[in-house]
Amino acid sequence: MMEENLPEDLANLSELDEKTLLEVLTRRFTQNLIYTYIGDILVAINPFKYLSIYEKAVSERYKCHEKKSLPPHIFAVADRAYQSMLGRLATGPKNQCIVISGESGAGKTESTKLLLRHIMELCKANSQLEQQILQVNPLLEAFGNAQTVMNDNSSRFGKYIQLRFQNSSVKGAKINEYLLEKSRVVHQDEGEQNFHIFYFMLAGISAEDKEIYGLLDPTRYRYLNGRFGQDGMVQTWCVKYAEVSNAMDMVGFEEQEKVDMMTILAGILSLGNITFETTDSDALKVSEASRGWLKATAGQFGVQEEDLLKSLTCTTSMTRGEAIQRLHNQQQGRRDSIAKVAYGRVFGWIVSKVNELLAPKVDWDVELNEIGILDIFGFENFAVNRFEQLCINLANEQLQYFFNHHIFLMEQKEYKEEGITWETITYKDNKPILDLFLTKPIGILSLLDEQSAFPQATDRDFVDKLNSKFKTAPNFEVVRNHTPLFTIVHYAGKVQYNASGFLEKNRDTIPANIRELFINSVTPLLSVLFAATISRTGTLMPRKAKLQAAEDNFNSTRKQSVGAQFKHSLAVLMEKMFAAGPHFVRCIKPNRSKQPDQLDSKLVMDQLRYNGLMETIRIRRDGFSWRPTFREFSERYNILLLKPDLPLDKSSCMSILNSTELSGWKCGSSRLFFKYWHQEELARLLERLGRAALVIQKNFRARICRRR
Ligand code: AD9
Ligand code: MG
Repeated sequence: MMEENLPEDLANLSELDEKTLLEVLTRRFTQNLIYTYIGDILVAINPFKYLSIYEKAVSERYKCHEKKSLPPHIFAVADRAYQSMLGRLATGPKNQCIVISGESGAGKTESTKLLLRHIMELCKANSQLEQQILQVNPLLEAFGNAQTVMNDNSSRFGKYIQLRFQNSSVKGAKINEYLLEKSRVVHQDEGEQNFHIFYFMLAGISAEDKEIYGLLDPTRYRYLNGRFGQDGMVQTWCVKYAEVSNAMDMVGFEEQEKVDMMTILAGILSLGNITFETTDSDALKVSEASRGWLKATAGQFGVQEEDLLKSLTCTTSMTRGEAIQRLHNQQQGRRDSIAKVAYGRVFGWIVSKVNELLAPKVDWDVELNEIGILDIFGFENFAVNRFEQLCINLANEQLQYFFNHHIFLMEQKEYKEEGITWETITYKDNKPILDLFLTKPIGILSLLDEQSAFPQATDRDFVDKLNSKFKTAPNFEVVRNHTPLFTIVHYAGKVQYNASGFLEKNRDTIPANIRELFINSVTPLLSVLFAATISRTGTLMPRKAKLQAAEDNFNSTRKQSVGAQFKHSLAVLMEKMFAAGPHFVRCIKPNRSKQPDQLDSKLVMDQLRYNGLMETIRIRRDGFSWRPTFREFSERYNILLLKPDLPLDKSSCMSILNSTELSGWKCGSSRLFFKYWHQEELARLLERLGRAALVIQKNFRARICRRR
């Protein structure tokens, strides 16, 4: 293959059409060249096999390198984010965010791990903190990932990992997690599994511990669908269990906390086996056959058997402050909601514990900069799509919007404002879809909240409301069916949602008696989980304030629906990201069968299209991704003229630029327009000035400060 047929940067393609693009990517893929640039954006095709491109020697080469000097690589993205945070590359915000997108199984989580690893190499972290940070992923994956039809290790939650730095060294990390798919604990569709940790635990635990935790033959558990290890995975799970256990030790979990956690997991499995039967008087009770499971669950949860029985068979729900005792007619739902809430709390607790352990230990007035890495659940379109898919796909819409905003909207707006001649590049704007979800007062989420507030409302009512409000909306399609269905035309394709269960999932209330049951548990962890505010603040409250906090927390979570909370956390995340310097990794899934060396052209083409990659190439080829103001530019590069006290204005910028051999830039009315590679060329010139320049700059700064 001729070298020129395999450009490393698609923005250099002279011929630009879909066919050429697909051909270049395919050829590169067949030669195991899975990474390709579009200017400063990285396209990564999942190889579904081990490639020897991540070894230590390789990561050494990608330290403080020049982009053009080495082949495209995920390590280069990490390097660029790190150098940008240190202000070595260009003007702009210090905080950075790396946004990884792609559909389920495209390679986002693997990319996240590689980015983290390389950043840890770059900042030469102290070995304990580095190890702690690197162990967070295997830990979270064990509890938050599961096998799905799309991906054997699918993230069932979203996460934003923020690495915090003081100058060049890492001081700590913080994880934000989004929407764990709790329903998986009690139900998995065909071909899917429960969260990994259940399998790891059952495969890896010693016979003695099994007895202590009260675990039985794994095939007996309903929540695992009575299946265990038919696929020859037991040995792997066993190794994974040891890894997770080790990761917990490394991060800093205490032995007792681990024991408590495993006991709660065992309790959840036993709980799933409790079944119900009707008595002669039409009341409902736990079936005779499952009395043993009831006893086991009570033991594992550290609660009284009668109390557990009561909370399973009746409910106290609060409606506008009023306590209404009513007999529950859906015991199964009640049992499952106990399992979901217990698992959700364990997961939330792990994250808050990690945050506590990895919090930067620095004085409060020390300035910390951040690199955030966003790895959310990819776009999903299953045979049946539920509330979880709606939220996942909304998050993906939001990310696509963030990408469009940076790459197309801002850039083209500035050409116009600054009088740069420019032929507008049109792109698929997904703002209307976001509006359909989020607009006040009548977005899909607010309609859902409105209906969730009516105790009598049904999922059908919700869909009827949607149909009447949005029947003419461009991205909404009415589905005439007995089942409450509706369709959204997402940026990545049409998805039909089944609204059964939407209202209940959105309400996600914890009935007071379940909370009481757990607060009174003799298992310390369980009692803390239900008494403390952990979900929002990320830290546990002191025990003293526990009950009051629990009350407040309970009331506040009751007030805010899952949809509203998610909307809020997305908004907070976006605010953070919009204020940071963005770096994009676009992951592509080559085939649906998770096979190496196979590239399904249609599947890849679809992804290139809905990601807007053609338009991205065009804008990176013809456009100017770096656009500093005259002031920003001259402040930084006046030094190149060795006359640091030149005014910070256009004329200085022109003098600087004319003194270099840089070409292809443009000048607007208040800012300069550069190609992405100009940053590196200027960085190289600065470097050449070497130490002398640094000294002059320092003196100059001191003078400026005095002048101010
Ligand atoms: V999901 O939205 O969480 O369902 P991801 O995160 O996009 O999805 P993930 O990173 O989990 O996908 O990748 C799926 C699988 O592809 C991994 O388990 C690996 O087996 C495989 N993969 C992904 N990237 C690489 C890679 N760079 N090298 C080798 C890879 N294998
Ligand atoms: Mg993932």
